[in-house]
Amino acid sequence: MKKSLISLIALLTISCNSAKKEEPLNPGKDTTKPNIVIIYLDDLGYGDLSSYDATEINTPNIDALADGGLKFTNAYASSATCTPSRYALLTGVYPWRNRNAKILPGTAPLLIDTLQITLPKFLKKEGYETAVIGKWHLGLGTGVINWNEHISPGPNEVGFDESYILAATQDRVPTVYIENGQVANLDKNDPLEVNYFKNFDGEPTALTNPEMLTMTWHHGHNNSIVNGIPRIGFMKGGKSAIWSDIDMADNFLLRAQNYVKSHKEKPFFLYYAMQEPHVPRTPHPRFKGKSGMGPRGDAILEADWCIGEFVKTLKTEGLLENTLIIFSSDNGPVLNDGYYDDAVEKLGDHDPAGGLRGGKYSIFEAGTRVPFITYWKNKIEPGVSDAIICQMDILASIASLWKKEVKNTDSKPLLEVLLGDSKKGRDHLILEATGKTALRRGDWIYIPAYEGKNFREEVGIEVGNLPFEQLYNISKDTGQKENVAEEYPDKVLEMKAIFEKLRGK
Ligand code: NG6
Ligand code: CA
Repeated sequence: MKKSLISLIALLTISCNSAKKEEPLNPGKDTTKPNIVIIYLDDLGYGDLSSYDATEINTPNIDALADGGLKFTNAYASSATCTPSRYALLTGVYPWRNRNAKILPGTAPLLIDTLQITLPKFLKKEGYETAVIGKWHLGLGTGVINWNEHISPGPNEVGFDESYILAATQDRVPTVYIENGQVANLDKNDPLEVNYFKNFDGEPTALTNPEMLTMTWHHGHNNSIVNGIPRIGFMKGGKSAIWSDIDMADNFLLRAQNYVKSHKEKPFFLYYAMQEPHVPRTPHPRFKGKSGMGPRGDAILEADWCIGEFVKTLKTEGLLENTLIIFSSDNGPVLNDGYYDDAVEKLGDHDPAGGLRGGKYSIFEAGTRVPFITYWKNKIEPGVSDAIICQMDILASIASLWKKEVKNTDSKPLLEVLLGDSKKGRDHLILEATGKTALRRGDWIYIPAYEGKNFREEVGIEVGNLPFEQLYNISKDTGQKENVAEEYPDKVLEMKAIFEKLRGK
């Protein structure tokens, strides 16, 4: 399907009109302004979906997006951890340019500058309504948060008209939802307090009251206990606002569905940031045992089900043909990320990394190469794309829907790649993992020599720190088993020079 952007827009209008007979589009919707939905999973690996060749787990609803859309095999999260990836997704800026873009505690200030261009801000200017539902993890406020008052700045100050979020991660306090800057269901007579350094007098922790635990911690995660689960950080009060872990997925889904149903008149951008399969894995009991892999597998099945229900809603509301869905994950997979939950023990033959080396936290491929699917019914021709693309590129690509440019970002306009009209993706990409960077260029990956540990025992992952330079030809060696730096010294020099130039060294 080769065509220019203008003819694409024309075709959209024609194909939308011809589709009217089957599923009516909403009258008044501008078909050159499709709704945009980003469905973002947390710690889902390249090999965690049956559409990405997993044989031990079945994800029919996500597979339906892959089968009916474009499945990318060389798409990257901007980082091997959450906060930096999300920062780049929304701002189009490499996370390593911002030294604060690292895993944030629940009390961290807002990471995005309120003057910075963001995807939702850009879309608002184009007449979109915007919302984030799910995991935020980009900081809130300016330093000291009073959780009992309006919390600002946050998502609503960087472009989202509406926000319903969890502040950081499911394993970090505060374990409450925040709706448009206000802790939801908070009783003013039971104020909520949060501290990441010191416990509140007399409050139980995993260390003082292990008998209260329904889930056991493995490393970290031994502070406040909420719903029997030990968390990172200390929290007191706010009892009426505490979320139910097992209902989290249903709660976000319902919110996402209601958002779609109530925003049919104007184009919308929905950032649906699901919490699965990040720890603590708490799928609703109806998914218990369904994967045979313990809570991690069950949580993936839960996420898959939610996505199926969400897409159904788009369909029944007559919006599916005018909605671009982008599906991806914020970083690669991890099994034991701090709790004993059978993820390792019940893994069986499943390979969450899909043959890639490393995992979450890793500069090796499994850290950042993630499932990435674009779906737009009747617009994107089903297929597979091997083009190199990064989540950071979504901003400039969307902007080019209207031939607009975004300045001062690292985002590349690759709309035609996203839509399957071109296979020419990025020439190069800087990969990032916990502050370490590497270069992918064409089929080559160059990782500089790094100090520090390569194998992180507690999570069982090789993060890629080795005291010598590494060079891999990824087309021949997907699993990065053979470091060919010594064999190709000229290539090393070439890659190193490009890497250093791009990194501004
Ligand atoms: C780590 C946590 C891990 C997870 C991660 C953030 C410990 C020992 N480990 O520090 O459990 O929460 O942060 O994950 O505390 S992310 O996907 O949000 O980046
Ligand atoms: Ca993550």
